[in-house]
Amino acid sequence: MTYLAKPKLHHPSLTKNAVGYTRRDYEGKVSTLCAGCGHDSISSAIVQACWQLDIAPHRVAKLSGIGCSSKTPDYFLGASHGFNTVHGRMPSVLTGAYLANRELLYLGISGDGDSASIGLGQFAHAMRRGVRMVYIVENNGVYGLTKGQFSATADKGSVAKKGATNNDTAIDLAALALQLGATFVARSFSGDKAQLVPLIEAAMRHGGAAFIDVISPCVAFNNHAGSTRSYDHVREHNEALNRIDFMDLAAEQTVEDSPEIIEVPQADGSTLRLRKLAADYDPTDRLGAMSTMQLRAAAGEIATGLLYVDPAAKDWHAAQRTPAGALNALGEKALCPGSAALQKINAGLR
Ligand SMILES: Cc1ncc(C[n+]2csc(CCOP(=O)(O)OP(=O)(O)O)c2C)c(N)n1
Ligand code: SF4
Ligand SMILES: [Mg+2]
Repeated sequence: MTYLAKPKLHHPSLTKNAVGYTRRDYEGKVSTLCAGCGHDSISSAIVQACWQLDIAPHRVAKLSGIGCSSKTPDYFLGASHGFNTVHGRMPSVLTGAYLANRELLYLGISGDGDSASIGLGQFAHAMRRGVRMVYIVENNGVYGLTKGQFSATADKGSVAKKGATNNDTAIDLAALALQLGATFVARSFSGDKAQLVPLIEAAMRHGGAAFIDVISPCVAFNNHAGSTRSYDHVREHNEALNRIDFMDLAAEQTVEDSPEIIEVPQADGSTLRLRKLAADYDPTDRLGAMSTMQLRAAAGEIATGLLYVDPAAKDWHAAQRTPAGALNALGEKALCPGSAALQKINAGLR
């Protein structure tokens, strides 16, 4: 399959979005992953979200580390900027790119091995700095690319394909992102596109560090009885707390007045409209989110949906008070204010 190229021509009658692109314009190369791998469903959800949000492909920069998950940016957004970095180093490379040009939409794709083992420090600092990005971990509980060793997100007591039991405590990346200050934290399942696509869309419109932990089964090494990342296990234990709908303030829509609907205003002027599935869950309460996640995990459930969102989120550039626009486009005049300005600064330091 790997030698099969996708035809470049589209049928002229394919539907175009508001910026003139068809859904096919958001696709990438033919996937070389195993048939049935959860990661391919996530790629397809990203394609759908970008097309529906009318994001021009050249306005996106997709970065990844190393792993089957980190290979996936080759399979979507073929016309976007891309950088396949070193194992676990996606966040620092992305941070540098975002510093230089804040005008692109940054999409960081990683795996549980890439982010929870070798890249744990990098993940932590990207979250705490509020780098404006959509950080997706395609979480299968194993190192898929290197043939299925337990990763640091594998649940204690889960059983490997060859029978070994994992005795180490699992790292919950969503809980960690919450603790580290991420302003948008969600969890989803690659097998639930109806939940995943709106979550990706909401994350793309968020004004700060957005993290989505997507449980994404590895059919080759972690889809058997005894695994807590298999399709069957996740379907049985998935407890969705809410479902997202977008409501743009500009578009006049009648809002259902119901205690089951919660509306969260976003920095870009849109409003997140959430349908509550757990009656008492408030996704704007960071501490409440932390305790719900712990309680659900202790009961063997996987809490999914939008776990936390900060309506007043700010990004790293706002915190650093950098000038508007891309820093890499600043001209000589802005970068070199002249000797008089330098003398004034020096005088102020004497
Ligand atoms: C510095 C370095 N150490 C180790 C490896 C070997 N290696 C490649 S991928 C990988 C783990 C990938 O696991 P994960 O991020 O969960 O991705 P998956 O394949 O499961 O999607 C490892 C350890 C490497 N490529 N580079
Ligand atoms: S080894 Fe696992 S993670 Fe890698 S492509 Fe196959 S199913 Fe997907
Ligand atoms: Mg993995």
